[in-house]
Amino acid sequence: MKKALLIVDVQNDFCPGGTLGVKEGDKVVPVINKLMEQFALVITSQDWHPTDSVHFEKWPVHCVAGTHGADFHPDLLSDKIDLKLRKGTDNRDDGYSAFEATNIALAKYLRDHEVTTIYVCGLTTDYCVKQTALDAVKQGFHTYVITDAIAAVNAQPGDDRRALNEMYAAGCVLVESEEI
Ligand code: VGL
Ligand code: ZN
Repeated sequence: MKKALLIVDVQNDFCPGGTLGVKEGDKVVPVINKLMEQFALVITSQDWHPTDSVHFEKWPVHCVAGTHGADFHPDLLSDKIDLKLRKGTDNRDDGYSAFEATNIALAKYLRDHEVTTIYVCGLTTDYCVKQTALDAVKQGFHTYVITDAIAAVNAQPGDDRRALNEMYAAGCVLVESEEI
């Protein structure tokens, strides 16, 4: 069993003070930094939108390619990252899932590296973490979601709980970082 840590969208715009800052979004950073040591393969995704994306009909402008808002949270240990994915780069779709990355075909990359098991963490529970975890299961990977290393938009109260239920029902294993 070869495992990879997949860190979804730990970017300034999803952290407090960002244009789509989520409550306690920055709290995932120390948890994730600690986890990175336990993984031989660390992969990140970044929301990386053009300014004129259809995505911004639903969301405040965030994570525009090349801007400070699209950078990783400054405390994330970025030198430990083996592969950086970019997604949402097209102006026609949302690109919530890391499996929709446009700079590399993630599923193929994982298979080529004989990864069978993926641990998903990051931002946000109810959008990109959820879509990434659901796609990971669909692609046949053993998929864990690290419940103390994620944070939600919660546009509607309870969206975080509903997202976790959906991931669990699809076959994801919910774990806490201490159990890994
Ligand atoms: C995300 C909303 C809009 C995410 C991205 O990373 O979860 N959420 N774009
Ligand atoms: Zn986005």
